[in-house]
Amino acid sequence: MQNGFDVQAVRQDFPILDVQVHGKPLVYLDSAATSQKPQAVIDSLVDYYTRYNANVHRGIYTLSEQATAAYEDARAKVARFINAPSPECIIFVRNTTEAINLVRFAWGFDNVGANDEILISEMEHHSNLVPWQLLAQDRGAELRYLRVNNEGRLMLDGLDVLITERTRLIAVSHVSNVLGTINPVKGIVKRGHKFGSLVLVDAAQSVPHMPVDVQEMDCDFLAFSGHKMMGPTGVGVLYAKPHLLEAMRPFMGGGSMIRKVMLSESTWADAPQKFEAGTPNIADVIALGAAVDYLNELGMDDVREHELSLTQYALDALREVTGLRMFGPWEPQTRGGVVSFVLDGVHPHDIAQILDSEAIAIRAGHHCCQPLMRRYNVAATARASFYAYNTEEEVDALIDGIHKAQRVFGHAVERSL
Ligand code: 7TS
Repeated sequence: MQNGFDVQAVRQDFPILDVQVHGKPLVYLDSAATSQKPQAVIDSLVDYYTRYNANVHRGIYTLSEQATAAYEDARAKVARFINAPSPECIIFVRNTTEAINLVRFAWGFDNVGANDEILISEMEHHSNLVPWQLLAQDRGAELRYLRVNNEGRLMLDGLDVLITERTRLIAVSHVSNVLGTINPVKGIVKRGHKFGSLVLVDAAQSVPHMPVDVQEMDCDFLAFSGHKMMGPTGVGVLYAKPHLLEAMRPFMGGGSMIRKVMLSESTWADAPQKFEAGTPNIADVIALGAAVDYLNELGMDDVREHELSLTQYALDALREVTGLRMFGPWEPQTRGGVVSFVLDGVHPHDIAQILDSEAIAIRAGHHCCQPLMRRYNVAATARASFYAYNTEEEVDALIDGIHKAQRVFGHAVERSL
């Protein structure tokens, strides 16, 4: 227990943690892919469908008003959670990927032209890389990359030459989903703004795990996914500064996003409605609000502290494993709760399979970061990722599983001969 943070009490809130896999208790170490959901979030979904399911922003009857109030209440909760200046800066989308693509279409096509530059980093998830490749191709712009050093940090010195007067957008992750590195986004925003560039922060791996304040960061766009922060799948968030949303064109056309429709043309509703065409994902948005309530109850400082101490514990143990190569910084203060590694002579997929036989869920693969894999000359890594409900005993189980993988594949024995 730490700072009053009682992980055993937290675990009681997650029914899935009682599940057995192959007759053994589940050890879930894949929250970077998607997090588990507390009962309060599951209840919120059931409650909506059981008691007040109705479309929003339409009906002049009680149920619809209730649904609309709950939907807009969730928007306000999300806004407060990241200290956005107002709920109108929050656009509900499907996930981080859609939030980034919204910026590509609704902002990029009008603001990035031939010979302009977009700067991203080598550690980006494909969802913050491929959209910019496509935009650069469509607009005849140049896509530039900030490189990553051997310790898994951005080579920030490169910014001096990479940012120019032609840089229209810098798009960078706050926390790497492979290396765990926490990037100094505030400084990057400052440097980008000096040259008149906008900055988008991919916060898929930060908003769920640490306090994030968009006004302090001063980013122009911030994207994250509900399903990685104890919320349901199918709902994500784009935050954008109000004046940008006002100037941007709609992403999709349809119902709910218009002011006036004539046969020849139409005018648009104000943000956020302008960017939420059609019936939104009402139930999941409301349940994301419940996830925000739950995280607030835990306290984001305590969530971060818990993960920090767990990561320190894991790094200390991993350091002792012969033949293990870890990716990313060794100092837990500058990283999130994600640890990627490879073992001499054991394929990451084999590690994952052996761990699965012990009911331990980790991810193995390229983690949607193929350029980063190439940077480190590996095809794949094994990755364990932690959240508020994980324990030191689960890290011990991970380490035992790694030793078992080495035994099964014989390499640890060979090495010690
Ligand atoms: N950006 C980062 C940094 C991510 O880690 C992910 C998902 C995304 C964007 C995309 O999020 P989505 O909700 O739109 O899919 N990362 C992972 C992962 O590491 N394993 O599975 C999904």
